[in-house]
Amino acid sequence: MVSRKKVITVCITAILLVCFSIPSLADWKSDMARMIPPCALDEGHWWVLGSFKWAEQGRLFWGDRPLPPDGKLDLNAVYQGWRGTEVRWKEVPEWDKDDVIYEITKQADMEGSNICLAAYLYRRIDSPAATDAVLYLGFDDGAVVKLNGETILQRFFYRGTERRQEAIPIRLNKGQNDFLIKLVDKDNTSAASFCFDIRPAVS
Ligand SMILES: [Ca+2]
Repeated sequence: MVSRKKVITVCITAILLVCFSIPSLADWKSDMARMIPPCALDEGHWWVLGSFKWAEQGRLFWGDRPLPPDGKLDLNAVYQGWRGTEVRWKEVPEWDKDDVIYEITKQADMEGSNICLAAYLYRRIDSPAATDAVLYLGFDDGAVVKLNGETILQRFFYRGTERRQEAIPIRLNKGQNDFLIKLVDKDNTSAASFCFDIRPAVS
């Protein structure tokens, strides 16, 4: 007859084996890339540009309005920011890890403001094949999101960022794909942040 101690030992060993054989979340993308080659996305660094005066009163925050960078995407362009000084696109390698919430207040030069400000985020993502995917986004507070020049989301909330507040079906082109996010901070009480992730569309 098998002793109770032996049964418990076998159970604990089995549980440990299962736990340690589950791949971590960080491995998920590389595993998917091996199984489905179109999922092997080549993601560039994020770039940030800002910030620009959006509105002096919170009630004027809602809804999109054009700003100078809304024309042709030009990472070498120079604009006038809300402080009256020149602003340029800056590369931000520390935002590489996806599905993580990043504050943009410092990099987008929003500190010390008490008005609504807008900043831009850009990322180039290359796909080895045309493929359907899901873009998961979180943001604070308003955002206009463009993929390859087309608006795929326009939402204005007054909220803090959480992961996966939006799930947007997208189609990635083979080769270069340009993501542009206009992120608008309603006021200076809760800063501005975003969270971005792309996963394969599984039907
Ligand atoms: Ca905010």
